[in-house]
Amino acid sequence: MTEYGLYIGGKWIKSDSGKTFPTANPATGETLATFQVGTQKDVDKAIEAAEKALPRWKKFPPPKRGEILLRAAAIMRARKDELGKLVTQEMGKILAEGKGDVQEAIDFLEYISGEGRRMLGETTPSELPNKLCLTLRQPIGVVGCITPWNFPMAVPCWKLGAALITGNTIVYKPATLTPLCAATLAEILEQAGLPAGVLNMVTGPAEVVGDAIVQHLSIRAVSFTGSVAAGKDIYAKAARMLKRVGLELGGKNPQIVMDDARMDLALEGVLFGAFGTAGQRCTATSRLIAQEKVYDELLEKLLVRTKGLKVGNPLDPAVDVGPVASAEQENKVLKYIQIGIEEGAKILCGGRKQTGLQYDKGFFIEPTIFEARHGMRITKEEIFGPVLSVVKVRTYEEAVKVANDVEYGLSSSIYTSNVNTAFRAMEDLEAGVTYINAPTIGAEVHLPFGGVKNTGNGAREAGTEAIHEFTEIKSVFIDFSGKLQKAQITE
Ligand code: UN1
Repeated sequence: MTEYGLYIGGKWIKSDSGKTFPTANPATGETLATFQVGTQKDVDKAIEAAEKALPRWKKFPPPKRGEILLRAAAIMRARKDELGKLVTQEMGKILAEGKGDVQEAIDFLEYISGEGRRMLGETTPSELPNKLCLTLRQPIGVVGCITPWNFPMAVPCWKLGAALITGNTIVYKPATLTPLCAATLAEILEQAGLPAGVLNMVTGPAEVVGDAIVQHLSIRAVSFTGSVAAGKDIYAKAARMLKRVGLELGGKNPQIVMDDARMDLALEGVLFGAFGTAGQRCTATSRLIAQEKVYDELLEKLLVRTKGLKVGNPLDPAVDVGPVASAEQENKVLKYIQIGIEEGAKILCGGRKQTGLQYDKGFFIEPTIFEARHGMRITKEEIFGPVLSVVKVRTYEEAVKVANDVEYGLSSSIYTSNVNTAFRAMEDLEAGVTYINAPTIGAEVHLPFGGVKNTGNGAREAGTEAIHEFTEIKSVFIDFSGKLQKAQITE
């Protein structure tokens, strides 16, 4: 069994705690490796290493930083099958999606490496003669990146890639469920040529390691993806030190199907959106909002297809839905199923933990569909598992009202053949991401990603916004008149 250290200052070292924790395969229970239980002292060490590496990394030309990221992407591409398998083994998504996670990481590293040759500022004239004004994008300094377990390659690459290309050094705390993916990523970045101390990884409990990162004065920005409760806590603590914070905190994403939609497309869309990654995407479809004429037929077809989904070991190519990520997740999802039943929602399929030989060592839940009334807790709270609530509506207006009547606003989707309805929905749906005739999952990396309301704090990652999360803007005034010129003062 491999025991991994903390990655600090380019070295793999033991934690101050002297304790380790295992990372395990959620389908089989098999332990994959052990990791250090990091402490506040470890975080202090990691921050020191990041501070030490900062001056040189800041001066490292951004296109050269980009070359390192491109090399990392090339290594990942060459190892894609193996890394995809690792994602599947550690997190539980099916193999095709494990490779998709790696591909998304590659895509982003390639995309963001180009920013090394852009990172554009502005040049503008001055109100005074012989004077020029421009803006520079500068690194923030030492930043904290705290990542979730559901995309253990892609989301870390969004954060680390954007922080690195812009010249920051990093203290990185990966989710405790997926440290092996994180450590592998750190090794790849090191192999690609990232200098020691630029990226430092501390594993361990969020309440200790995450909190120490957020509370340390030297960390100037924090990028976090995870739960609303943790996000609010981070935001409040960071606010006291006026830190920059980027938050992405989940969703309750609707797929609306209008009477004029193409039934076959809408059906494929909701199946993929709701049960892909066993529903464990922030962008997962957790509500199907269908107009009344199409409702019965859509539901009937959906039930047939959902009952046909094969649940099992995600390494098996015949399997459609893998396990949920942990016992804790399993309990949460089963608790919500219970809540749905108690609220009077009708279970149309699934609803149970899968048992029997191939399931007993893992966390398998049957793909579950509830016929629900909007307003029930299962239609408003994030479940993060293979559970879909179906709600019937009469009109477009009602569909939008229901879709928007939740505290989240990450992804959203509408299926319609009416171009006017599509364009109206583009404006009306309260979400950071809207899909027309496509499922709620599968955002591409060159567009900004994030959401409204409780999904975040207005920050966006990936895409054209990625570099904003990790840079300060400086305005520069260059006076080449050879005399004192005064702006605004006329006499
Ligand atoms: C997440 O679940 O936090 O849009 C990220 C998607 C993926 C990323 C999801 N590209 O579903």
